Amino acid sequence: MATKKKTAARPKAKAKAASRKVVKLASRKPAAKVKARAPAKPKAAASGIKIPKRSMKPWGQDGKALDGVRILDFTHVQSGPTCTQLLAWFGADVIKVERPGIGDITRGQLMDVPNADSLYFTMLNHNKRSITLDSKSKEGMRVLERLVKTCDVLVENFAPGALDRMGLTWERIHTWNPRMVVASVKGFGPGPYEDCKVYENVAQCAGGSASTTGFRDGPPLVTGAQIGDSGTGLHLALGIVCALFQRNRTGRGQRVLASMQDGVLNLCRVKLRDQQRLAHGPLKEYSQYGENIPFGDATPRAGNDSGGGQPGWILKCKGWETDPNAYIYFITQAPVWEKICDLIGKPEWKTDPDYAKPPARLPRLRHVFDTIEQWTMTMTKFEVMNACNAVDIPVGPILSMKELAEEQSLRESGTIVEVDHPTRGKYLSVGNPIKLSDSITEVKRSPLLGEHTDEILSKVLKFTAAEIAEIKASGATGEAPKAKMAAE
Ligand code: CAO
Repeated sequence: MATKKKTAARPKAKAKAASRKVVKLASRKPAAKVKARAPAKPKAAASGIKIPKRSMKPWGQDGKALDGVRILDFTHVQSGPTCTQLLAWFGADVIKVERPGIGDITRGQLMDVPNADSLYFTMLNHNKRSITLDSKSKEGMRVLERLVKTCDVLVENFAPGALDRMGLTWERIHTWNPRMVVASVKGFGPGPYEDCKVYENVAQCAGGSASTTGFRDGPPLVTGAQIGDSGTGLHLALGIVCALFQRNRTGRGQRVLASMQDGVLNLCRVKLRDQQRLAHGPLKEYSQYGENIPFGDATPRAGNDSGGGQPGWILKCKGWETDPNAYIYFITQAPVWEKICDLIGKPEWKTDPDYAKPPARLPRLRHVFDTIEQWTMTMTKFEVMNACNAVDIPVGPILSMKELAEEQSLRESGTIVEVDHPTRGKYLSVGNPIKLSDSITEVKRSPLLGEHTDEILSKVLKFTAAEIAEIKASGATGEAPKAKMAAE
Protein backbone atom coordinates (compact mmCIF):
# COMPACT_ATOMS: atom_id res chain seq x y z
CA MET A 1 0.00 0.00 0.00
CA ALA A 2 1.34 3.37 -0.95
CA THR A 3 2.26 5.72 1.83
CA LYS A 4 0.98 9.21 1.16
CA LYS A 5 3.36 11.94 2.07
CA LYS A 6 0.60 14.33 2.97
CA THR A 7 -0.54 13.85 6.52
CA ALA A 8 -4.26 14.12 6.51
CA ALA A 9 -4.75 14.06 10.24
CA ARG A 10 -2.01 16.48 11.14
CA PRO A 11 -3.44 19.97 11.47
CA LYS A 12 -1.78 22.85 9.67
CA ALA A 13 -0.17 24.58 12.55
CA LYS A 14 -0.92 28.23 12.40
CA ALA A 15 -0.64 29.04 16.04
CA LYS A 16 2.76 28.61 17.62
CA ALA A 17 1.72 26.55 20.60
CA ALA A 18 -0.30 24.19 18.46
CA SER A 19 2.52 23.86 16.02
CA ARG A 20 4.92 22.95 18.79
CA LYS A 21 2.62 20.19 19.99
CA VAL A 22 1.96 18.85 16.50
CA VAL A 23 5.63 18.76 15.58
CA LYS A 24 6.44 16.96 18.80
CA LEU A 25 3.85 14.29 18.01
CA ALA A 26 4.86 13.87 14.41
CA SER A 27 8.56 13.67 15.03
CA ARG A 28 8.29 10.96 17.62
CA LYS A 29 10.63 8.21 16.47
CA PRO A 30 9.82 4.53 16.78
CA ALA A 31 11.43 3.25 19.91
CA ALA A 32 13.50 0.83 17.81
CA LYS A 33 15.35 3.70 16.22
CA VAL A 34 16.15 5.50 19.44
CA LYS A 35 19.82 5.09 20.15
CA ALA A 36 20.44 5.30 23.83
CA ARG A 37 23.54 4.87 25.85
CA ALA A 38 23.98 1.79 27.93
CA PRO A 39 22.96 2.35 31.52
CA ALA A 40 25.68 3.41 33.91
CA LYS A 41 27.45 0.61 35.74
CA PRO A 42 25.65 -0.09 39.00
CA LYS A 43 27.50 0.83 42.15
CA ALA A 44 27.80 -1.66 44.97
CA ALA A 45 24.79 -1.37 47.24
CA ALA A 46 25.93 0.34 50.41
CA SER A 47 22.79 -0.68 52.29
CA GLY A 48 23.51 -4.39 51.88
CA ILE A 49 20.21 -4.91 50.02
CA LYS A 50 20.81 -7.31 47.15
CA ILE A 51 19.74 -5.67 43.92
CA PRO A 52 19.81 -7.89 40.81
CA LYS A 53 22.58 -7.07 38.37
CA ARG A 54 21.48 -4.59 35.74
CA SER A 55 21.88 -5.28 32.04
CA MET A 56 24.81 -3.48 30.47
CA LYS A 57 23.35 -3.75 26.97
CA PRO A 58 21.97 -0.60 25.32
CA TRP A 59 18.24 -0.01 25.71
CA GLY A 60 16.23 -2.09 23.30
CA GLN A 61 19.05 -4.53 22.69
CA ASP A 62 18.54 -6.92 25.55
CA GLY A 63 15.74 -8.99 24.12
CA LYS A 64 12.06 -8.55 24.86
CA ALA A 65 9.97 -8.36 27.98
CA LEU A 66 8.48 -11.86 27.63
CA ASP A 67 11.50 -13.65 26.15
CA GLY A 68 11.51 -17.24 27.39
CA VAL A 69 7.74 -17.42 27.87
CA ARG A 70 6.09 -20.01 25.64
CA ILE A 71 2.37 -19.91 24.95
CA LEU A 72 0.15 -22.75 23.79
CA ASP A 73 -2.31 -20.66 21.84
CA PHE A 74 -5.66 -22.36 21.45
CA THR A 75 -7.44 -19.15 20.53
CA HIS A 76 -9.64 -18.29 17.58
CA VAL A 77 -11.73 -15.44 16.16
CA GLN A 78 -10.87 -12.12 17.90
CA SER A 79 -10.83 -12.03 21.69
CA GLY A 80 -8.21 -14.70 22.38
CA PRO A 81 -6.00 -13.86 19.37
CA THR A 82 -5.86 -10.21 20.48
CA CYS A 83 -4.40 -11.38 23.79
CA THR A 84 -1.83 -13.79 22.36
CA GLN A 85 -0.77 -11.30 19.69
CA LEU A 86 0.07 -8.79 22.41
CA LEU A 87 2.07 -11.41 24.30
CA ALA A 88 3.89 -12.30 21.08
CA TRP A 89 4.72 -8.64 20.49
CA PHE A 90 6.26 -8.55 23.93
CA GLY A 91 8.47 -11.48 22.99
CA ALA A 92 6.56 -14.62 24.00
CA ASP A 93 6.90 -17.62 21.67
CA VAL A 94 3.26 -18.13 20.70
CA ILE A 95 2.41 -21.50 19.18
CA LYS A 96 -1.03 -21.39 17.65
CA VAL A 97 -2.73 -24.79 17.52
CA GLU A 98 -5.19 -24.99 14.65
CA ARG A 99 -7.54 -27.61 13.31
CA PRO A 100 -5.99 -29.40 10.29
CA GLY A 101 -7.32 -28.17 6.97
CA ILE A 102 -9.50 -25.47 8.55
CA GLY A 103 -7.53 -23.48 11.06
CA ASP A 104 -8.87 -20.42 12.79
CA ILE A 105 -12.23 -19.76 11.16
CA THR A 106 -11.28 -16.14 10.49
CA ARG A 107 -8.64 -17.20 7.94
CA GLY A 108 -11.50 -17.56 5.50
CA GLN A 109 -13.87 -14.87 6.75
CA LEU A 110 -14.33 -11.48 5.02
CA MET A 111 -11.76 -12.50 2.41
CA ASP A 112 -10.64 -9.71 0.10
CA VAL A 113 -7.81 -11.46 -1.78
CA PRO A 114 -8.62 -14.85 -3.31
CA ASN A 115 -6.81 -17.81 -1.69
CA ALA A 116 -5.07 -15.65 0.85
CA ASP A 117 -5.66 -15.41 4.59
CA SER A 118 -8.13 -12.63 5.33
CA LEU A 119 -7.18 -9.35 6.96
CA TYR A 120 -9.41 -10.44 9.81
CA PHE A 121 -6.93 -13.25 10.52
CA THR A 122 -3.66 -11.62 9.55
CA MET A 123 -4.26 -8.49 11.64
CA LEU A 124 -4.86 -10.55 14.80
CA ASN A 125 -2.17 -13.19 14.53
CA HIS A 126 1.15 -11.48 13.95
CA ASN A 127 4.38 -12.90 15.40
CA LYS A 128 2.89 -16.37 16.04
CA ARG A 129 3.79 -19.85 14.81
CA SER A 130 1.12 -22.24 13.56
CA ILE A 131 0.89 -25.99 14.09
CA THR A 132 -2.06 -28.00 12.80
CA LEU A 133 -3.29 -30.63 15.20
CA ASP A 134 -6.45 -32.63 15.66
CA SER A 135 -6.76 -32.34 19.40
CA LYS A 136 -9.47 -34.97 19.51
CA SER A 137 -7.25 -37.73 18.11
CA LYS A 138 -4.99 -40.00 20.19
CA GLU A 139 -1.80 -38.83 18.49
CA GLY A 140 -3.01 -35.24 18.66
CA MET A 141 -3.36 -35.57 22.43
CA ARG A 142 0.13 -37.05 22.60
CA VAL A 143 1.46 -33.87 20.98
CA LEU A 144 -0.72 -31.68 23.17
CA GLU A 145 0.59 -33.35 26.31
CA ARG A 146 4.11 -32.47 25.31
CA LEU A 147 3.03 -28.94 24.40
CA VAL A 148 1.47 -28.54 27.85
CA LYS A 149 4.68 -29.77 29.45
CA THR A 150 6.78 -27.41 27.33
CA CYS A 151 4.71 -24.24 27.51
CA ASP A 152 4.18 -21.75 30.32
CA VAL A 153 0.68 -20.62 29.44
CA LEU A 154 -2.32 -22.15 27.67
CA VAL A 155 -4.70 -19.54 26.30
CA GLU A 156 -8.10 -20.51 24.94
CA ASN A 157 -11.42 -18.97 24.06
CA PHE A 158 -13.46 -22.00 23.07
CA ALA A 159 -17.11 -22.30 23.90
CA PRO A 160 -17.66 -23.19 27.57
CA GLY A 161 -16.75 -26.82 28.25
CA ALA A 162 -14.94 -27.42 24.93
CA LEU A 163 -11.49 -27.69 26.51
CA ASP A 164 -12.78 -30.23 29.04
CA ARG A 165 -14.49 -32.18 26.27
CA MET A 166 -11.12 -32.40 24.52
CA GLY A 167 -9.77 -33.99 27.68
CA LEU A 168 -7.77 -30.96 28.73
CA THR A 169 -9.28 -30.40 32.14
CA TRP A 170 -7.54 -28.05 34.56
CA GLU A 171 -6.71 -31.01 36.81
CA ARG A 172 -5.05 -32.91 33.97
CA ILE A 173 -3.12 -29.89 32.78
CA HIS A 174 -2.04 -29.08 36.31
CA THR A 175 -0.85 -32.67 36.81
CA TRP A 176 1.15 -32.58 33.61
CA ASN A 177 2.59 -29.16 34.31
CA PRO A 178 1.96 -27.59 37.74
CA ARG A 179 3.59 -24.35 36.56
CA MET A 180 1.20 -23.85 33.68
CA VAL A 181 -1.09 -20.83 33.64
CA VAL A 182 -4.42 -21.66 31.98
CA ALA A 183 -6.12 -18.54 30.67
CA SER A 184 -9.60 -18.38 29.20
CA VAL A 185 -11.95 -15.90 27.63
CA LYS A 186 -15.58 -16.82 28.10
CA GLY A 187 -18.70 -14.87 27.26
CA PHE A 188 -19.97 -14.81 30.84
CA GLY A 189 -18.48 -15.55 34.21
CA PRO A 190 -20.01 -18.09 36.61
CA GLY A 191 -23.78 -17.67 36.79
CA PRO A 192 -26.93 -18.30 34.80
CA TYR A 193 -25.34 -17.61 31.42
CA GLU A 194 -22.00 -19.32 31.91
CA ASP A 195 -22.69 -21.94 29.23
CA CYS A 196 -23.58 -19.44 26.50
CA LYS A 197 -21.51 -18.81 23.41
CA VAL A 198 -20.83 -15.13 22.93
CA TYR A 199 -19.69 -12.82 20.14
CA GLU A 200 -18.60 -9.18 20.29
CA ASN A 201 -21.95 -7.48 20.08
CA VAL A 202 -23.56 -9.93 22.48
CA ALA A 203 -20.98 -8.83 25.05
CA GLN A 204 -21.50 -5.14 24.27
CA CYS A 205 -25.20 -5.63 24.97
CA ALA A 206 -24.77 -7.83 28.04
CA GLY A 207 -22.04 -5.67 29.56
CA GLY A 208 -23.99 -2.40 29.68
CA SER A 209 -22.41 -0.69 26.70
CA ALA A 210 -25.36 -0.84 24.30
CA SER A 211 -27.94 0.37 26.82
CA THR A 212 -25.83 3.47 27.43
CA THR A 213 -24.75 4.15 23.85
CA GLY A 214 -26.82 6.03 21.29
CA PHE A 215 -29.36 8.78 21.48
CA ARG A 216 -32.07 8.93 24.11
CA ASP A 217 -34.88 8.74 21.58
CA GLY A 218 -33.28 5.96 19.53
CA PRO A 219 -32.53 2.26 20.04
CA PRO A 220 -29.45 1.00 21.90
CA LEU A 221 -26.29 1.06 19.76
CA VAL A 222 -23.16 -1.07 19.54
CA THR A 223 -19.84 0.72 19.14
CA GLY A 224 -17.20 0.32 16.45
CA ALA A 225 -14.49 -0.25 19.05
CA GLN A 226 -14.34 -3.97 19.75
CA ILE A 227 -14.58 -3.63 23.47
CA GLY A 228 -16.06 -7.12 23.91
CA ASP A 229 -13.41 -9.02 21.98
CA SER A 230 -10.25 -6.93 21.85
CA GLY A 231 -11.09 -5.31 25.19
CA THR A 232 -11.40 -8.69 26.89
CA GLY A 233 -8.22 -9.92 25.16
CA LEU A 234 -6.42 -6.99 26.76
CA HIS A 235 -7.85 -7.82 30.16
CA LEU A 236 -6.77 -11.44 29.76
CA ALA A 237 -3.23 -10.45 28.77
CA LEU A 238 -2.86 -8.50 31.99
CA GLY A 239 -4.17 -11.46 33.99
CA ILE A 240 -1.65 -13.76 32.33
CA VAL A 241 1.30 -11.51 33.00
CA CYS A 242 0.20 -11.16 36.65
CA ALA A 243 -0.14 -14.94 36.98
CA LEU A 244 3.36 -15.38 35.56
CA PHE A 245 4.66 -12.80 37.98
CA GLN A 246 3.04 -14.61 40.92
CA ARG A 247 4.43 -17.91 39.62
CA ASN A 248 7.91 -16.52 40.12
CA ARG A 249 7.12 -16.52 43.82
CA THR A 250 4.88 -19.56 44.25
CA GLY A 251 6.24 -21.86 41.57
CA ARG A 252 2.73 -22.84 40.52
CA GLY A 253 0.40 -21.83 37.74
CA GLN A 254 -3.21 -20.79 38.12
CA ARG A 255 -6.36 -20.29 36.13
CA VAL A 256 -7.10 -16.86 34.67
CA LEU A 257 -10.60 -16.01 33.50
CA ALA A 258 -11.69 -12.89 31.66
CA SER A 259 -15.35 -12.90 30.79
CA MET A 260 -16.51 -10.62 28.01
CA GLN A 261 -19.45 -9.34 30.03
CA ASP A 262 -17.10 -8.43 32.89
CA GLY A 263 -14.64 -6.78 30.52
CA VAL A 264 -17.30 -4.62 28.89
CA LEU A 265 -18.80 -3.70 32.26
CA ASN A 266 -15.34 -2.70 33.48
CA LEU A 267 -15.05 -0.37 30.48
CA CYS A 268 -18.53 0.98 31.26
CA ARG A 269 -17.57 1.72 34.86
CA VAL A 270 -18.62 5.38 34.62
CA LYS A 271 -22.12 4.34 33.60
CA LEU A 272 -22.51 2.25 36.75
CA ARG A 273 -21.29 5.34 38.60
CA ASP A 274 -24.13 7.31 37.02
CA GLN A 275 -26.63 4.57 37.86
CA GLN A 276 -25.90 5.14 41.53
CA ARG A 277 -25.88 8.92 41.23
CA LEU A 278 -29.43 8.72 39.84
CA ALA A 279 -30.66 7.81 43.32
CA HIS A 280 -29.60 11.26 44.47
CA GLY A 281 -31.15 13.33 41.71
CA PRO A 282 -30.89 14.01 37.99
CA LEU A 283 -27.60 13.71 36.13
CA LYS A 284 -27.08 17.39 35.56
CA GLU A 285 -24.28 17.05 33.01
CA TYR A 286 -26.52 14.99 30.69
CA SER A 287 -28.14 17.25 28.11
CA GLN A 288 -31.54 15.75 28.86
CA TYR A 289 -31.38 17.62 32.18
CA GLY A 290 -31.20 20.97 30.41
CA GLU A 291 -33.99 19.88 28.10
CA ASN A 292 -36.24 19.17 31.09
CA ILE A 293 -36.69 15.53 30.18
CA PRO A 294 -37.14 13.43 33.31
CA PHE A 295 -34.73 10.59 34.06
CA GLY A 296 -35.93 7.00 34.40
CA ASP A 297 -34.57 4.42 36.79
CA ALA A 298 -31.54 3.38 34.70
CA THR A 299 -28.56 5.26 33.26
CA PRO A 300 -29.89 6.66 30.00
CA ARG A 301 -28.23 6.87 26.59
CA ALA A 302 -26.43 10.17 26.48
CA GLY A 303 -25.82 10.77 22.78
CA ASN A 304 -22.49 12.53 22.53
CA ASP A 305 -22.53 13.96 26.03
CA SER A 306 -19.18 13.64 27.73
CA GLY A 307 -18.82 10.79 30.19
CA GLY A 308 -16.85 12.99 32.55
CA GLY A 309 -17.60 16.10 34.52
CA GLN A 310 -16.77 18.45 31.63
CA PRO A 311 -19.70 18.79 29.21
CA GLY A 312 -18.87 18.03 25.58
CA TRP A 313 -20.62 17.48 22.27
CA ILE A 314 -19.83 16.71 18.63
CA LEU A 315 -20.11 19.82 16.48
CA LYS A 316 -20.25 20.38 12.74
CA CYS A 317 -17.25 21.85 10.95
CA LYS A 318 -16.84 23.30 7.46
CA GLY A 319 -17.81 20.72 4.86
CA TRP A 320 -20.17 18.68 7.07
CA GLU A 321 -22.84 18.73 4.35
CA THR A 322 -20.81 16.35 2.19
CA ASP A 323 -18.10 14.93 4.46
CA PRO A 324 -19.52 12.53 7.08
CA ASN A 325 -16.49 13.15 9.29
CA ALA A 326 -16.31 16.94 9.16
CA TYR A 327 -17.03 17.16 12.88
CA ILE A 328 -15.15 17.88 16.06
CA TYR A 329 -15.65 16.92 19.68
CA PHE A 330 -15.74 20.09 21.71
CA ILE A 331 -15.38 20.16 25.50
CA THR A 332 -16.52 23.14 27.54
CA GLN A 333 -13.87 22.54 30.14
CA ALA A 334 -14.44 24.88 33.09
CA PRO A 335 -10.85 26.14 33.51
CA VAL A 336 -10.70 27.32 29.87
CA TRP A 337 -14.24 28.68 29.68
CA GLU A 338 -13.09 32.28 29.38
CA LYS A 339 -10.78 31.41 26.51
CA ILE A 340 -13.66 29.62 24.79
CA CYS A 341 -15.83 32.71 25.13
CA ASP A 342 -13.13 34.89 23.56
CA LEU A 343 -12.45 32.41 20.77
CA ILE A 344 -16.06 32.02 19.68
CA GLY A 345 -16.76 35.75 19.87
CA LYS A 346 -18.88 35.68 23.02
CA PRO A 347 -16.73 37.62 25.54
CA GLU A 348 -19.91 38.80 27.30
CA TRP A 349 -20.58 35.22 28.48
CA LYS A 350 -17.56 35.51 30.78
CA THR A 351 -19.52 37.77 33.12
CA ASP A 352 -23.13 36.85 32.25
CA PRO A 353 -24.54 35.00 35.32
CA ASP A 354 -26.36 32.61 32.95
CA TYR A 355 -23.09 31.46 31.41
CA ALA A 356 -20.14 32.39 33.60
CA LYS A 357 -20.15 29.35 35.94
CA PRO A 358 -20.58 25.63 35.09
CA PRO A 359 -23.80 25.07 37.15
CA ALA A 360 -25.47 28.03 35.37
CA ARG A 361 -24.55 26.59 31.98
CA LEU A 362 -25.85 23.08 32.62
CA PRO A 363 -29.55 23.84 31.94
CA ARG A 364 -28.60 25.65 28.70
CA LEU A 365 -25.93 23.36 27.26
CA ARG A 366 -27.85 22.88 24.03
CA HIS A 367 -27.77 26.63 23.39
CA VAL A 368 -24.10 26.83 24.41
CA PHE A 369 -23.11 24.11 21.94
CA ASP A 370 -25.35 25.50 19.18
CA THR A 371 -23.53 28.81 19.57
CA ILE A 372 -20.07 27.21 19.55
CA GLU A 373 -21.12 25.24 16.46
CA GLN A 374 -21.86 28.46 14.60
CA TRP A 375 -18.15 29.17 15.09
CA THR A 376 -16.80 25.65 14.33
CA MET A 377 -18.81 25.55 11.10
CA THR A 378 -16.69 28.41 9.74
CA MET A 379 -13.54 26.26 9.78
CA THR A 380 -12.31 22.77 8.94
CA LYS A 381 -11.92 20.39 11.86
CA PHE A 382 -8.14 20.82 11.69
CA GLU A 383 -8.41 24.59 11.71
CA VAL A 384 -10.65 24.36 14.77
CA MET A 385 -8.13 22.03 16.37
CA ASN A 386 -5.27 24.42 15.73
CA ALA A 387 -7.16 27.41 17.04
CA CYS A 388 -8.26 25.57 20.19
CA ASN A 389 -4.96 23.86 20.96
CA ALA A 390 -3.22 27.21 20.70
CA VAL A 391 -5.06 28.23 23.87
CA ASP A 392 -5.09 24.77 25.49
CA ILE A 393 -8.70 23.90 24.76
CA PRO A 394 -8.90 20.11 24.23
CA VAL A 395 -10.88 19.12 21.12
CA GLY A 396 -11.14 15.92 19.11
CA PRO A 397 -11.36 16.00 15.32
CA ILE A 398 -13.43 13.09 14.04
CA LEU A 399 -10.77 11.17 12.11
CA SER A 400 -11.83 8.68 9.48
CA MET A 401 -10.07 5.34 9.06
CA LYS A 402 -8.69 6.73 5.79
CA GLU A 403 -7.16 9.68 7.60
CA LEU A 404 -5.70 7.44 10.29
CA ALA A 405 -4.26 5.03 7.73
CA GLU A 406 -2.51 7.94 6.05
CA GLU A 407 -1.31 9.66 9.22
CA GLN A 408 2.47 9.81 9.04
CA SER A 409 3.08 10.18 12.77
CA LEU A 410 1.23 6.92 13.45
CA ARG A 411 3.49 5.20 10.91
CA GLU A 412 6.56 6.67 12.55
CA SER A 413 5.53 5.54 16.02
CA GLY A 414 4.84 1.99 14.82
CA THR A 415 1.14 2.21 15.63
CA ILE A 416 0.22 1.76 11.97
CA VAL A 417 2.55 -0.71 10.27
CA GLU A 418 2.88 -2.06 6.77
CA VAL A 419 3.35 -5.82 6.72
CA ASP A 420 4.29 -8.04 3.79
CA HIS A 421 2.63 -11.42 3.37
CA PRO A 422 3.61 -14.19 0.97
CA THR A 423 0.14 -14.82 -0.42
CA ARG A 424 -1.69 -11.54 0.05
CA GLY A 425 1.10 -8.97 -0.41
CA LYS A 426 1.42 -5.77 1.57
CA TYR A 427 -1.25 -4.64 3.98
CA LEU A 428 -1.65 -2.19 6.82
CA SER A 429 -2.12 -3.27 10.38
CA VAL A 430 -2.30 -1.73 13.79
CA GLY A 431 1.01 -2.38 15.54
CA ASN A 432 1.57 -2.67 19.25
CA PRO A 433 -0.24 0.23 20.91
CA ILE A 434 1.79 -0.28 24.10
CA LYS A 435 5.35 0.99 23.82
CA LEU A 436 8.09 -0.34 26.08
CA SER A 437 11.40 1.46 25.91
CA ASP A 438 13.51 -1.67 26.50
CA SER A 439 11.32 -4.22 24.68
CA ILE A 440 10.95 -3.15 21.10
CA THR A 441 8.09 -4.58 19.05
CA GLU A 442 8.80 -5.87 15.57
CA VAL A 443 5.57 -6.77 13.80
CA LYS A 444 6.02 -10.01 11.84
CA ARG A 445 3.43 -11.45 9.48
CA SER A 446 0.91 -14.01 10.65
CA PRO A 447 1.74 -17.68 10.02
CA LEU A 448 0.23 -19.68 7.19
CA LEU A 449 -1.88 -22.61 8.29
CA GLY A 450 0.41 -25.27 9.75
CA GLU A 451 3.49 -23.44 8.55
CA HIS A 452 5.51 -24.44 11.60
CA THR A 453 4.15 -27.93 12.28
CA ASP A 454 7.42 -29.72 11.50
CA GLU A 455 9.58 -27.15 13.21
CA ILE A 456 7.52 -27.33 16.42
CA LEU A 457 7.34 -31.13 16.48
CA SER A 458 11.08 -31.51 16.06
CA LYS A 459 12.75 -28.43 17.50
CA VAL A 460 10.36 -27.43 20.29
CA LEU A 461 8.82 -30.75 21.31
CA LYS A 462 11.91 -32.84 20.44
CA PHE A 463 10.01 -35.71 18.82
CA THR A 464 12.34 -38.02 16.91
CA ALA A 465 11.99 -38.44 13.16
CA ALA A 466 10.34 -41.83 13.70
CA GLU A 467 7.85 -40.37 16.17
CA ILE A 468 7.04 -37.50 13.81
CA ALA A 469 6.41 -39.98 11.02
CA GLU A 470 4.06 -41.88 13.32
CA ILE A 471 2.17 -38.75 14.34
CA LYS A 472 1.82 -37.63 10.74
CA ALA A 473 0.74 -41.04 9.50
CA SER A 474 -2.09 -40.99 12.04
CA GLY A 475 -3.51 -37.89 10.35
CA ALA A 476 -3.27 -35.88 13.59
CA THR A 477 -1.55 -32.99 11.84
CA GLY A 478 -3.58 -33.24 8.62
CA GLU A 479 -2.23 -33.00 5.12
CA ALA A 480 1.16 -31.40 4.51
CA PRO A 481 0.04 -27.77 4.26
CA LYS A 482 0.10 -26.36 0.75
CA ALA A 483 0.46 -22.89 2.22
CA LYS A 484 3.91 -23.80 3.49
CA MET A 485 5.17 -24.16 -0.06
CA ALA A 486 3.80 -20.73 -0.92
CA ALA A 487 5.82 -19.20 1.87
CA GLU A 488 9.14 -20.50 0.62
N1 CAO B 1 -8.89 -30.14 16.88
C1 CAO B 1 -10.08 -30.72 17.05
N2 CAO B 1 -11.19 -30.04 17.45
C2 CAO B 1 -11.03 -28.72 17.66
C3 CAO B 1 -9.80 -28.07 17.49
C4 CAO B 1 -8.70 -28.84 17.08
N3 CAO B 1 -7.50 -28.29 16.89
N4 CAO B 1 -10.00 -26.76 17.78
C5 CAO B 1 -11.29 -26.61 18.11
N5 CAO B 1 -11.92 -27.79 18.04
C6 CAO B 1 -13.31 -28.08 18.35
C7 CAO B 1 -13.69 -27.78 19.77
O1 CAO B 1 -13.20 -28.77 20.64
C8 CAO B 1 -15.19 -27.73 19.68
O2 CAO B 1 -15.70 -29.04 19.71
P1 CAO B 1 -16.91 -29.52 20.66
O3 CAO B 1 -18.03 -28.55 20.42
O4 CAO B 1 -17.23 -30.88 20.14
O5 CAO B 1 -16.45 -29.50 22.04
C9 CAO B 1 -15.42 -27.20 18.27
O6 CAO B 1 -14.15 -27.23 17.62
C10 CAO B 1 -15.99 -25.82 18.17
O7 CAO B 1 -15.39 -24.94 19.11
P2 CAO B 1 -16.22 -23.69 19.63
O8 CAO B 1 -17.53 -24.18 20.20
O9 CAO B 1 -15.38 -22.89 20.52
O10 CAO B 1 -16.48 -22.89 18.28
P3 CAO B 1 -17.83 -22.27 17.73
O11 CAO B 1 -17.48 -21.79 16.37
O12 CAO B 1 -18.98 -23.18 17.83
O13 CAO B 1 -18.12 -21.05 18.69
C11 CAO B 1 -17.53 -18.97 19.76
C12 CAO B 1 -17.36 -19.87 18.54
C13 CAO B 1 -16.59 -17.80 19.62
C14 CAO B 1 -18.97 -18.45 19.83
C15 CAO B 1 -17.21 -19.77 21.04
O14 CAO B 1 -15.93 -20.34 20.90
C16 CAO B 1 -17.24 -18.94 22.30
O15 CAO B 1 -18.29 -18.60 22.81
N6 CAO B 1 -16.07 -18.62 22.85
C17 CAO B 1 -15.93 -17.92 24.10
C18 CAO B 1 -16.26 -16.46 23.95
C19 CAO B 1 -15.40 -15.80 22.91
O16 CAO B 1 -14.20 -15.81 22.94
N7 CAO B 1 -16.05 -15.12 22.00
C20 CAO B 1 -15.33 -14.25 21.09
C21 CAO B 1 -15.55 -14.58 19.73
S1 CAO B 1 -15.00 -13.28 18.71
O17 CAO B 1 -16.35 -12.35 18.48
